[in-house]
Amino acid sequence: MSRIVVTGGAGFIGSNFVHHLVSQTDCHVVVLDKFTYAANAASLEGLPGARVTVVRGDICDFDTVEEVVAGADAVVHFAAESHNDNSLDDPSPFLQTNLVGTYILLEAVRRLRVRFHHVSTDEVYGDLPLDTLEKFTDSTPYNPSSPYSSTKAGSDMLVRAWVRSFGIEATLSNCSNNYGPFQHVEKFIPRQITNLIDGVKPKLYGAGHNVRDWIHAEDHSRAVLAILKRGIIGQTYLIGADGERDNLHVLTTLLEIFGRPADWFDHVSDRPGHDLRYAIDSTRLQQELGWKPIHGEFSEGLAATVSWYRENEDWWRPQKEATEARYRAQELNLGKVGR
Ligand code: NAD
Ligand code: TDX
Repeated sequence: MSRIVVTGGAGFIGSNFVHHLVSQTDCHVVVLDKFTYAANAASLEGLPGARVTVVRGDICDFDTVEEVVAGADAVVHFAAESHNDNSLDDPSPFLQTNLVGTYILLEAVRRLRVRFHHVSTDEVYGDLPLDTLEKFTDSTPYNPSSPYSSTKAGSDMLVRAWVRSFGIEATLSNCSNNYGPFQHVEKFIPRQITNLIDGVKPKLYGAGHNVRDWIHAEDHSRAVLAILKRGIIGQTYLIGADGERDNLHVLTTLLEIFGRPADWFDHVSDRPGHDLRYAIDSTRLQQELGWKPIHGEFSEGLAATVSWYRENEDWWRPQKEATEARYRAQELNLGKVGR
């Protein structure tokens, strides 16, 4: 593959993937990104101009998509509205980008006969009880809880329908919670790291018993590239690194890194419909494609992520105040309907 389009390549995981493609392949990368509030041009700084082209455009725009996809060997589709809390406040951009945008891309790859990889989330499966060892597999029924996860579930269904009915060459992946560099400060880990850097108490939803299955964004990128190269068309691969931790544990690890007492945080209103636990069984990916995570110990990855945010304040500082202002406004909107 010599030309790969990466939608959402200026966002968190998309930009990590672009860095990975540039270092691990010799392909030319075309980033197609709308540059919403979630994008950061600085995440792509330092990449060789001869290897990376950045197109500012909307995946919902037919002509732009057609133009960018023509001549590509593959499209890797990361672009999405990605934050659950925002989807509870205003679902509309989630329906537009995650459903309509995916549809426009599918029609383009169908017409132009281009290989497609769809990046999705474990949240399509809903949640698991706290007190079991059960994990999500690719046969777990879909049962999404939030506007975000339901639109991701819908986009997965669109991809499967286009494979079956129109014969497009597509693969899918559903990954667990990512952490690492370039993650927007609205998300749990960067929000608390940057609060702690600012001497502000972290914010924990509810009692903090909700469990997320953490994976480093580089391991996600490695998995997506393996699927793109060797994945079976029509197949879904679950990506996870056995990184289950409850939110309270993650928070107390961060507090320890910052030398703060273990109870130095605020309990804030819980997220409506808050999923209890996610856990991924990635056996298929490991056995069929030989993938294994390289970021083993979560506490080490977390400490490295703290160092990255400490060393890259210029990257996150411009977004911090607006993000906290949005949280304050959402807190006031909780329970209000319609716009
Ligand atoms: P992000 O919010 O950091 O980045 C999304 C990117 O998509 C941004 O650069 C944004 O500008 C772009 N975008 C949004 N709407 C667009 C549009 N209409 N046209 C073109 N570009 C648009 O998201 P992320 O956390 O990097 O997630 C990337 C993908 O991975 C998403 O599809 C998400 O569902 C999936 N995913 C995320 C996680 C996670 O933990 N963050 C886990 C599993 C799967
Ligand atoms: O301030 C906070 N306090 C808190 O306790 C925030 C922002 C979050 N939380 C909790 C909610 C979740 O249980 O932390 C956990 C993680 O929250 P998020 O970072 O918002 O992630 P989550 O809702 O789990 O979804 C993420 O993983 C799956 C990504 O945002 C999705 O795009 C991905 O699909």
